Amino acid sequence: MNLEQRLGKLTDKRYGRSIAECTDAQLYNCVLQMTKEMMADKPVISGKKKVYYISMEFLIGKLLSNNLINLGVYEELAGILAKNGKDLSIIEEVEAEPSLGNGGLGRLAACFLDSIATLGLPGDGIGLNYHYGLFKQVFHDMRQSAQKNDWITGDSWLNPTGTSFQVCFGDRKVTSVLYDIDVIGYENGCNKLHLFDVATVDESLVKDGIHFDKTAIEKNLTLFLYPDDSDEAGNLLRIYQEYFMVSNGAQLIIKELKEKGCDLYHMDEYVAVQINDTHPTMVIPELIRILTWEEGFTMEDAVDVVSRTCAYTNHTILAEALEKWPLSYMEKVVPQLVPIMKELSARVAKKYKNPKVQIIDSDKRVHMAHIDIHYGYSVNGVAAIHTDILKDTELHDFYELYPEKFNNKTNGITFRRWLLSCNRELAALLASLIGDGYKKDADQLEKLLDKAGDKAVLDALEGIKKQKKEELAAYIQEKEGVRLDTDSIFDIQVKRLHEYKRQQMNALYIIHKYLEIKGGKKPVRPMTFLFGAKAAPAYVIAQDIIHLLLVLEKIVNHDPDVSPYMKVVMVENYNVSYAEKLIPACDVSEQISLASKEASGTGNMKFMLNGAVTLGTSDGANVEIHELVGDDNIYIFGEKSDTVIGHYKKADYVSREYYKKSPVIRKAVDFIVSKEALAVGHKENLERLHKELLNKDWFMTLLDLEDYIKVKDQMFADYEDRDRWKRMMLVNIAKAGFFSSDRTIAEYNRDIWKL
Ligand code: 26V
Repeated sequence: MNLEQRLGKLTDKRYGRSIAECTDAQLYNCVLQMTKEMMADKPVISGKKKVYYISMEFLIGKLLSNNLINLGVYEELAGILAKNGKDLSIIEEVEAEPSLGNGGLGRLAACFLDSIATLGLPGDGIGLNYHYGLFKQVFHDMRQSAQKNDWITGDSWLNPTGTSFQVCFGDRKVTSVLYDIDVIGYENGCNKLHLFDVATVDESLVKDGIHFDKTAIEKNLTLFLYPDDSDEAGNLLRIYQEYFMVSNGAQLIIKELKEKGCDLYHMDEYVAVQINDTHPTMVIPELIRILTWEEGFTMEDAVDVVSRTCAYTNHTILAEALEKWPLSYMEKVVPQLVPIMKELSARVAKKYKNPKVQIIDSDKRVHMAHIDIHYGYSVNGVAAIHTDILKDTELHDFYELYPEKFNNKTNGITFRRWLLSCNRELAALLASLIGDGYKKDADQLEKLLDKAGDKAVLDALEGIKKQKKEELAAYIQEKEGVRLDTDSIFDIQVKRLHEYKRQQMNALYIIHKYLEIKGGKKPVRPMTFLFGAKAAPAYVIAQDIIHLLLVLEKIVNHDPDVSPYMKVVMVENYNVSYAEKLIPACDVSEQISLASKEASGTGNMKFMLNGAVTLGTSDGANVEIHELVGDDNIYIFGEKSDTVIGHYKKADYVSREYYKKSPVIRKAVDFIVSKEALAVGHKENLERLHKELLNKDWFMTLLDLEDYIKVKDQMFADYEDRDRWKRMMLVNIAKAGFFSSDRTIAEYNRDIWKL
């Protein structure tokens, strides 16, 4: 049966209709079912050893288009649908996007699953099935409000498995149910993403936005990702979630080992457990608990084999993001792990006197990363500079104890989603120029460098960029009600809202330009500033920054003197699907974090691959992008990480000094509380943000503002040298091969997993 007959049979059986007679929603359901069946027919990837990538977040995005691409049937199906008067890209829109992640960390996990399967390596994900994911962002009165994201519709990618475990907490016992999502490699077999849920979850607990009773654990455990951590109940719920995930994960791993007939004393020959940030750290004591309590291991043997099985990835040096749980919380939620954690801590204390490497500190707080480092066999950072900072500064005392454990794995992105799927036109152009080989071997993109002098190629790149800008403009007109000029420069900053990422610095640039235009200095070419970002609901200053961006949007876009030259749009509910539309349309990729603070960034790689030029600091993977493309194809500004780290050490950064010194900075900062801004926005938000910038500015916005303005102005001027700009686009695409997650995963496998 060919594809058309297969689909036609399904539409007939389900709806009594032909393909042409179905609605888009009906067709989506049938295509979903057919794709799931085709994936089920693919071989399960197998081998002696398997990696379990355990993570509280898997930001997988919509799956239909990617699965069709990986099955190799996208074009054929699109053709069949077109023949029947249907459009696959419209049918794809029917799919709800799961929001099982916050940002980079969760998206990385999703890219990794794609690459693990693509390389034909046995490797499954283990995570949680949050019914409402991370919140859905809605703007009311120029402020963010949070709604539940109801993504689990009748038909979905989740497959019930019938697998179920008991998980014991200090004060209750719950039953889990396991759903699997098939993960298909590009022209390869399948692995699985295992998502655990509680059997007793109760969606009706959620009232009014994202509010629910945080103590009803049996009912609430898998409702949301990252419940509010501003109070104790939220933190406790987070620990319930973490233990629920690792206990299920550990039980699944042991079950699969036993089914394979493995000797648990040699577990490390069959399994690698990759711990994605500290959130799944309790898998270490949990595995030790199972082996000692249920499998008759001595403590010695259990600690030994688990330490050879588990490996840890660090994704941030921000102190506030490093988990340190009060021992009393552990006693309440997981009392069975407490004696094990105390034993692990005692062993460390006996061997090492340095207070900085202890597991349980003098305030009786459990440092989760310290468990991972002492009792895991590998510790990796996610970009070269990040790993260096871990070794030299943040984890230096551990590096001295275990130099052999430390290694770098620079992040990557899957080119299937971030090129083949989101920019089909560019993928096709590249294939016509250098052949299809780059789709499996990303380094082949370098062949494009031979075309750097070919005018027709450069014009074709420009043509695709223009087309993607037009598509985005149409979408933004529909969603946000703002009309964009596609001849303007599209300057984009999309990522979680955080002060260290410095969306506020970009806002100050916009204010500066606004004031220039009001003063009669018109830019040569109009500029479009696009933002997308969700902020943690309890993060007050982040909410204020969102407010400022929405205020600027209103002021700028409605000012007849300014709006012909400049538009600002903060898109609502930025997510993976929105990223897939924004990134291909971007000219200028904003990667402006305070040097040392952004561990890697992965958006920077997605933009580069799609022909945007980076405006960035020497931070995270920007440093490696810079090395690859060279000084002529990137715009770097701001203080270097050593200088920044020095300021923190000496506590000598005083933002007010920068404000006093520079009239440009002063005018931009004071605009936040100007008559014009206050006429549009809320006094409370704007005054608080203004005060924060002047009196604290912990992430040093004003330190780099002048250099940022200078380099950004130069960049915009250079945009007018169209031939040069198009060559920069080409070089960025050609050099992006290094950032394929296939390369990253091959390195994880070579150095850590050894599958
Ligand atoms: C977590 C939290 C939680 C509480 C308050 C503030 C805060 C700030 C940051 C974080 C980040 C947690 C870890 C994380 O998401 N790291 C990101 O990992 C990406 C994948 O490796 C990497 O590209 C990003 O640079 C890094 O920020």
